[in-house]
Amino acid sequence: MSTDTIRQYPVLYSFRRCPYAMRARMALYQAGVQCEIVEVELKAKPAAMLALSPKGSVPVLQLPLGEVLDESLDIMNWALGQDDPGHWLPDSRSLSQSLITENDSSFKAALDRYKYPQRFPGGNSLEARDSGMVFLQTLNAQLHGDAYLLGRQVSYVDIAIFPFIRQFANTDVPWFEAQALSALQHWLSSLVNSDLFAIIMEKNRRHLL
Ligand SMILES: N[C@@H](CCC(=O)N[C@@H](CS)C(=O)NCC(=O)O)C(=O)O
Repeated sequence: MSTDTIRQYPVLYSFRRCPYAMRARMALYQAGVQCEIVEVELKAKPAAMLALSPKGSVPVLQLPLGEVLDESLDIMNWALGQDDPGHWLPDSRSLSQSLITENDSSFKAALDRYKYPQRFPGGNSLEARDSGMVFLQTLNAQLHGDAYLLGRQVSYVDIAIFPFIRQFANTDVPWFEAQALSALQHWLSSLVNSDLFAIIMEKNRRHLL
């Protein structure tokens, strides 16, 4: 059997600055999954990746026996199903699922319109910011005194969401810092400054672990 058909490690097609790829890399690292990272140029996606997943979005995880996961949440769930040493997977899925669904749908749409107004002719960046603010307020209220969204410990839902909040905050840092969102600002800062985030954001990283 050739080394092309059976690989020793999973291969993750990733893009360092993609928030979906960040959540996948964090879950894989947390679970202790050794994997090879292929950094993809979104304008020149590798043929090998498109052959595995023609929809052409990152992240894509190819498992050693050939199974392909091409949705970031599926990759997180698969990784944490291998091992979940920090108990990231919540006991009850309903709250985390509704927050992640809102993040990935209406909030992501507002984020794109706020961050890249030139891509949406006729769109209004400030209206998009207001619309995104509704989700920021929901998260800020959800934190109510706890460090993380489901309580005192970081969980799957924090990891799935914070890369998107980081992008939103970074679009206009003075504006974000001036908002009455202190719980959310602390939450974001602790996750962005975590060792885990530093590791998965290292440039030219070609392996996880
Ligand atoms: N639902 C997908 C979305 C992934 C996604 O949209 N990734 C972006 C990069 S952040 C992408 O690959 N876009 C395709 C492109 O830009 O060509 C997931 O959760 O994995």
